[in-house]
Amino acid sequence: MAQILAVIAIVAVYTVLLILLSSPSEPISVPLGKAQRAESKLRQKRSFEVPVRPSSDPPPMSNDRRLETVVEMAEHAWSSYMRAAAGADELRPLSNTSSNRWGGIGVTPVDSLDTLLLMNLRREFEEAKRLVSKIDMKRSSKPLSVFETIIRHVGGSLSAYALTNHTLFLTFARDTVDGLLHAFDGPLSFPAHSTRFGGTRDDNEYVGNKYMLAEFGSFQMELRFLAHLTGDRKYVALCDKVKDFLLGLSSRGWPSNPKLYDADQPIMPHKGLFPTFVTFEGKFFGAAGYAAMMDSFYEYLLKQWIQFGKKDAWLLTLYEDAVEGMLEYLLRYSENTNNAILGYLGHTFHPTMDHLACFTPGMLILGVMHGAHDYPNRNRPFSTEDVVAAATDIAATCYRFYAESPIGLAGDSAEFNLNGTYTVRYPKYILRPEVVESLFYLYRYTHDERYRDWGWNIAQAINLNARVPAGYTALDDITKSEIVGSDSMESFFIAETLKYLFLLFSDDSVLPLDEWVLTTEAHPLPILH
Ligand code: DMJ
Repeated sequence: MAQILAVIAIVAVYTVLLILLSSPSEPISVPLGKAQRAESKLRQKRSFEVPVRPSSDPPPMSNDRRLETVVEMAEHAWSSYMRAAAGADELRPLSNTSSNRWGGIGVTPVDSLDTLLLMNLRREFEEAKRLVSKIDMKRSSKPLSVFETIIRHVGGSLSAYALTNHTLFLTFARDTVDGLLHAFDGPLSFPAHSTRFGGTRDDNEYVGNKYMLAEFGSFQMELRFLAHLTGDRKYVALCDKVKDFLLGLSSRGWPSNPKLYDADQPIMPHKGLFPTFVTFEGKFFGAAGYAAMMDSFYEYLLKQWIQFGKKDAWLLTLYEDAVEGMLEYLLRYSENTNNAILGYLGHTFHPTMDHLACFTPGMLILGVMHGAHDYPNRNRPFSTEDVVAAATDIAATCYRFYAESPIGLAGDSAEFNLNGTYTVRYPKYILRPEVVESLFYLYRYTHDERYRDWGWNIAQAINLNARVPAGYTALDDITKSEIVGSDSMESFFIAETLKYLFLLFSDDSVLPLDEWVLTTEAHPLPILH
């Protein structure tokens, strides 16, 4: 009898909580100031009240079974690719055909190498290696995206080299970069958006005579590591162009001079946050935030600092500026429901959250694990605890996008109403990794099983809705229970989504985070102490 009463009491409390959390409230537009941050403990608690599973669910599966499931998912994805698309860029899993939309340069095998290695899928790894050995970049059928080629091809092959020591991979990485060197031969010496492999500067293409933050800020981990392995300083020199530009701006304090911003489209500076675009003349314009076209710029400030032994103080300063900017200008909490909203800044605050922005909890936690905010005399208006609270709260919101969708999978972008409710803006689910990426870092930091449960729920939803006989497919609309696939399996599904799920369920000795740092495409590179 006592047990029944206890169960009834728990259900009643849970129901009241749910009603309280979902009740409508006044719209707000309150910035996260110090006072709000002081309540972070409370918010942290509340953010955990996102339901993990309905009480009628069976007990959680053992962690080993979860790991086995994820490895089986990778086997299914890879064998499907091999059957219908071997050597092509990507698998089209519904039509059981292939796509060469990246120029026919074998993106999936290069991107998959280290995931297959980590999962100990030796036969599959040998298949991928054989395909990589046959790639002829010169035969690419169209201009290559410089950013994507570096994060997938160069990151993937350097990681495979770091894990195996096979020279094939180092040679492949070096040849790939050497065929793209002319992409840096333009205004500001930043990388072009796309170019022909092995071409000249005349082949360089830009989007509207400007550079994007993520594109010029996310090649340094790969190129600096390549320089370290080959001893060739020319790769570092390319990184130094961006470094000099950023240091030139901030040498006299945060760049507040309006002349640095495009007169037609000025978005005035917010400390720590750079507008999305830089003109050929070196002037900034556009929105600021952690979403598409900006995200990995900030990620690489932190990760380079870690990768190269925490010696580059300027990277840490800019990273801490960026965290300060996020906490001050981009993170809002809805009143009453206290849901974290990580938006972006145009001329005003936009409460729009992309799936892409959900990598930020992972980045913040990685910074905390590496002591990025623990330096004496750092004189910042936020503490390590504030950063952990922000990461925890943003992750809870990101997980909501999955938990509250009718099929358990998130859309690509959501628009908040500042009362904590949101509408899905782009309902596509393209097998993206960012949420499970953050769950992995949060689990490594807290060892709170909740994060594994959340990741497991996502893995199950992927298997239930996106798995087809010939692989895994992106979905058109996660707001409908009727599933419509869009016949695409991006290479980052194996490279990132499945890898992060695997790492989430692995113990800490698999890729220890004081020895390895994962690139923006989840390729582990060794930390150089
Ligand atoms: C990945 O290719 C990389 O993580 C990139 O930086 C942005 N996101 C995609 C996958 O969503």
